[in-house]
Formats: sequence, structure tokens, C-alpha cells
Amino acid sequence: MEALTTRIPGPALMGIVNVTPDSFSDGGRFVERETAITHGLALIAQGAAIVDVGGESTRPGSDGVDEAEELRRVVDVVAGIRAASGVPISIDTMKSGVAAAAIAAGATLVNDVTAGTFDPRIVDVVRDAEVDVCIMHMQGRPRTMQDDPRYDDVVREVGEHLAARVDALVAAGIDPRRIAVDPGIGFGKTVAHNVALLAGTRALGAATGCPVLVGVSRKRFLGDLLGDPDGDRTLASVAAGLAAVERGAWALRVHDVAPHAEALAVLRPVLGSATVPA
Ligand code: PMM
Repeated sequence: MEALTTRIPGPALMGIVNVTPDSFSDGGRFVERETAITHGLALIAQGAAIVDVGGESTRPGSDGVDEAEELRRVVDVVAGIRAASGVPISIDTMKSGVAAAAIAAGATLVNDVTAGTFDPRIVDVVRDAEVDVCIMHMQGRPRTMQDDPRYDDVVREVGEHLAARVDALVAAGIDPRRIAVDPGIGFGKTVAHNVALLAGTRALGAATGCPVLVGVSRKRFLGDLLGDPDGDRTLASVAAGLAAVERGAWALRVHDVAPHAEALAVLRPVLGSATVPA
């Protein structure tokens, strides 16, 4: 089995398909599903190398969704995209049951923002199905994580946490070549923490030995940096994403694939292949 970075060479784009009521206006389940499938296929056409399907909002302040509802939202969307495209599909979930059902529907990557700490059985699902996994750092849980995040040295602490989680996954029998890590931009972090983590992308790769996936797209700290909390964040997202890629990020999780694809078309030849960890 080849390494994740060989199968999906970086810098790659992971296009976001959020199947949540706050992402898609209501109008019935069928419409919601079809909209999500069409959206996923559009992201692939724009250059996404992975599509990330999620049915539970993890925005600051959000509460979880129950498993039955999450399954209703995501399984048919994964199957619908898989029926029309061979591009790898990621399932953004912290629940083992949702991960297993999404894998059965065609997902080959599990994106767990809790790194297997919310529902440890997700680690067994990933191992037994022999799929890829992205583990993310979060301080606290979405409902309260932005209340008062604190670190002495955010890059070192996030690196140590992710390295420990990688060790736990490998000890459980997951092939290390299947693991990507993510600093969890915005998940229990101040603006300064997020900026430090972006600057420290290469250090996170070194601390874990894994390819680094970064999700900055449209996040609130960009509005803070712009001094415009309600304005469009597309250009800011591209700038932050490119900063991470220049510092060795393997993949960017983005809402707006087209502008990121344009930016990478220019950055890739400038950087050559030296930015992507083996
Ligand atoms: N961010 C969100 C959801 N899932 N997964 C990973 N691996 N990394 C992230 O940064 C991440 C994620 C929240 O963002 P959204 O609500 O805009 O999708």
C-alpha cells in the first residue's frame, strides 16, 4: 500500500460538502441530498482531489446531532457522489456508526475532528476497513471551545497531542501511511494561536511524521485579521491556505475550490515538489 501522499499527491484540495441545515436551506430531504451531490461533483470538476462530506456542524457553540439524523444526511450523499465519480470521498464524523455506514457507501477516508477521542470505536472501524484517516486537534468541545483557549506553546502542544494520537492509532493496528494530521484551526484557539499554527505547519509534520491537512477556509479568525467580521473571506482563505502550503501542508480543506485551484496552479510550479512531505 502506497503512502497517502503518493496516492493523493499534495498540495491537494479537499472540497467541503456540508449536509447540515445551516448549510443548505430547507426544502425537503431529497432536494437537500441532490443539492449536496451536485455540489460535490461541481467541486470535483473544479479540481478537488478529495470531497469531504459532513452531516454534523462543529462550529463554535454548536451542539451535536444524533446518529440517526447524521446517517440520514450523509450516507446517500456519499453513495451519490461515488456513483458518479472515482475521486476519494472523506466522511467528516466523530461517530463510528456513521464512519462505518459511509465507508460501506464508498468513503475511503475518515475525517474525525476529535481524533478518535469522542467515540474510540471509530479507530477499529478505520483499521478493519483499511481506509485513510485524518485526525484533528481540538481543545475542548465545539459548544464551549472558544470560551477561553489557553496554551503555553501552541505549536509544541498541538504537535505533541497529535503525535500521541498517531501513536495510539498505530498501536491499535492502523497503518501509519494512512494517517494525516490537522492542527484544527479555530477549534479552541485564539487568532494568535491560529496564526502560530499556520506558521508552524512544517513543525507539525515533523512532530508527527504525517502529512498535514489544514482547514482555514472562511473561518472566523480571518474576519478578525481583516477587521471585517461579516465580509467575504474567500481571498483571505486562499492567502492563509497558500501560507500553509508554502510551509509544507499536504492538503487544504476548502469551501471554494475554484479560487484555490487557480492559486495552486501558480504556486505548484514555483515550489516544485519539495514542499510535500514524503
Ligand atoms: N473544520 C470544520 C469541520 N471539519 N475537519 C478538519 N479535518 N479540519 C478542519 O479544520 C475542520 C474539519 C469546521 O468548518 P466548516 O463548518 O466550515 O466546515
